[in-house]
Amino acid sequence: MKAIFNFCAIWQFLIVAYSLLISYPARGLAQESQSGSQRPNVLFIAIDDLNDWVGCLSGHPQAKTPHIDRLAKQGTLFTNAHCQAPVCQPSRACLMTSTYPSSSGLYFLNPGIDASPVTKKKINLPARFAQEGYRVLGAGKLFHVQSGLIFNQLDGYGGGFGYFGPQPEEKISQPHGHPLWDWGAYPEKTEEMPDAQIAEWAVAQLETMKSEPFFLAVGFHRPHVPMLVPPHWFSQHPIDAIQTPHTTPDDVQDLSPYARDLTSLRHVAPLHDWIIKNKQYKHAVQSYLASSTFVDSCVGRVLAALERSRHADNTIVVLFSDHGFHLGEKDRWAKRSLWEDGTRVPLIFSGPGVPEGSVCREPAGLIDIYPTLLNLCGMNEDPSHEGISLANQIINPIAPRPPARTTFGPGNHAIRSRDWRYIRYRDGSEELYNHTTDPHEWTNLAADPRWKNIISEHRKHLPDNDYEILGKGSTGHHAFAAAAAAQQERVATQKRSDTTP
Ligand SMILES: [Ca+2]
Ligand SMILES: [Ca+2]
Repeated sequence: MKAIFNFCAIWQFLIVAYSLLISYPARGLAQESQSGSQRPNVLFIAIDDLNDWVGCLSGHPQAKTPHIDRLAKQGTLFTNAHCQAPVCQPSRACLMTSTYPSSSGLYFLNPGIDASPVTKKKINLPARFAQEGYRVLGAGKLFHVQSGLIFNQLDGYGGGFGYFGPQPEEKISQPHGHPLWDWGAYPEKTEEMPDAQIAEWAVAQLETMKSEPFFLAVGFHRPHVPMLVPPHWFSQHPIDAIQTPHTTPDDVQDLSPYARDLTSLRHVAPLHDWIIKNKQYKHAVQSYLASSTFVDSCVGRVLAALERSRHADNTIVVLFSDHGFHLGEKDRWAKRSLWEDGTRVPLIFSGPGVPEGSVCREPAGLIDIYPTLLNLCGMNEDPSHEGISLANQIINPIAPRPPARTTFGPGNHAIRSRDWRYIRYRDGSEELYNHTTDPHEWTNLAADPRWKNIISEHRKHLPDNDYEILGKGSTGHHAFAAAAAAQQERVATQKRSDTTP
């Protein structure tokens, strides 16, 4: 009898000890809102190339994104969130493995996570949820091109539904250039858009999902180019009223030649001069705003389905975009920059344990999403992760955080703290912007001796090593090589003039 009593006591002690162990450090978050051992579901929403032109981030006064704004009000909005690579594939590779580009060698559009000796050893985000007993489903653009392969190894991939979508036989707005670079009202109906079909697929999953917990990943393609959406979405942004972004003349004059080369040589986006000369500025901005309002409506359909479903109270929602986008700022278009326009993204968490209407202004990175989800779902941390969970900031939004780092090729890094952006390029040139007085990053303060200490503080967050570049042949690879060649030429010219008597 005594032996049985002792056995029961020990067993009870083990259960209590185990429950304390698994609830740390997420106590106060998801654990307390869960009933029994039921872990929360995850709805993971990725948006492609959406910068801060979102109502709740105030990046453009005419951004119309009511559904994303409502999600922000229902949860915690990170207003100072940044990608770790300003290109689709490496940003997602970093997010899905919580590994910096400088650690993996995944800097540009190729290769994928299996090609890096570092990331191929890691358990990627959806695979981890599958290991933990989750049903893992996805559709659309998640890992970039390998989404189908990776999700089909788990519970399944719903499909790409046409990826970047239908394009007219002849381009509408930019007759030359990269095939994807076009903008305008096309096709006729919203149902023809792959993103609308991806949203419908997600709605169907939420309506029929029987097994829990689940990890449902939805990757939308707009506002990525082509910025083509049906006329309905253009009618919400009348062309005559369109405001183009705030810019200042000669903004690039205080940048190093290397910085200018890296962000302009061999890029595939239209040149800003061409846009202006061909009177396309308002139309292109309108197309981006219309594409964003359209994708917001797709997000809204999925969120409405979640709210109608029986999973409404036990699902963590995370919504993010993979990087920012320039629309003429610093005389350039598209991504692939280390400036605020290239790195700032929406990042929102909501669901059980996440306070409503909370706003965190501390720096955050997409690299932090994976460890945050592990915390919110009561799972053990992965010591191989380089991101830091945002769980503390979800409880206390003013809890300080280290800066966010963004990288565009080895040696080129931006360090974004709460109030500053510091950039160091591989040629040694630097930039410093004070976000309390200069939100558009117009005035490079790096040469001003008053900010010496600020610069040395930020330098401490540069990586110690930069992994060699993996892959080849993408725009990022070309731009990086072209900037390096131009730099070599400048050094050689300087040497020749130094040795000329
Ligand atoms: Ca992207
Ligand atoms: Ca400037």
